[in-house]
Amino acid sequence: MESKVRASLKALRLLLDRPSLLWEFFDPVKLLLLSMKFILRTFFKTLRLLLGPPLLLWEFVSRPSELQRAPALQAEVNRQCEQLALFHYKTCPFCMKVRQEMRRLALPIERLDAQPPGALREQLGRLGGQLKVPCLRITDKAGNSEFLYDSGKIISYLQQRFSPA
Ligand SMILES: N[C@@H](CCC(=O)N[C@@H](CS)C(=O)NCC(=O)O)C(=O)O
Repeated sequence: MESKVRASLKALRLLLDRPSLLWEFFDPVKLLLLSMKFILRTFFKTLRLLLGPPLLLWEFVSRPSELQRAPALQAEVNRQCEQLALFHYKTCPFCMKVRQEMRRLALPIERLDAQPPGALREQLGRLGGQLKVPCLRITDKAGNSEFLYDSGKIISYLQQRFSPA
C-alpha cells in the first residue's frame, strides 16, 4: 500500500516537473484521432451486425449449383485444394463473391475466419503482409506459401486453375 502511494507521488512529481508530459497525455490531436477510430469501428461493427444476417441469407439463397466432375477428377481437385486456404470474413461481400465461385467450381478450400482477433488474423497480417480479406494462401509442394489478395484476382486464379477446359 505504502509503495503504491509512493509510486503515485513520484508520478505526480514527475508530471509537475515536466508539464509537457501532461500535454503529451492529453494531446488533443491524439484524443481526436482515438475517438474517431472508436466511432468508425463502432459504426462498422453495428453495420456488420445489422447487415450480416441478411447478407448470409442472400449468400445461401443465391448459391450457384456445383460443377459435376468425374469422381477421379474431383478427387484430384480435392487433393489440390488441400494446398489452398481462404482467409475471409463471414459477412464481407468480396469474400462472399469468392466463396460463391468456390461453390460453383466445387472446391473444398479451407476457410479461415480472420475477423476475430487471434492467431489467424495475426498470421494473415504477418505472413501475407496486409490485414485484408479475401486472401488466398497458395502453398507449393516445397511448403512455401504465397498470398493472393483481391477477390477479382482470386476468382481469376481459381477459374484458370480449376475451370473445365
Ligand atoms: N478490392 C478488394 C476489397 C477488399 C476489402 O475491402 N476487404 C475489406 C473487408 S470487406 C477488408 O479487408 N478491410 C480491412 C479490414 O477490415 O481490416 C477485393 O475485391 O478483394
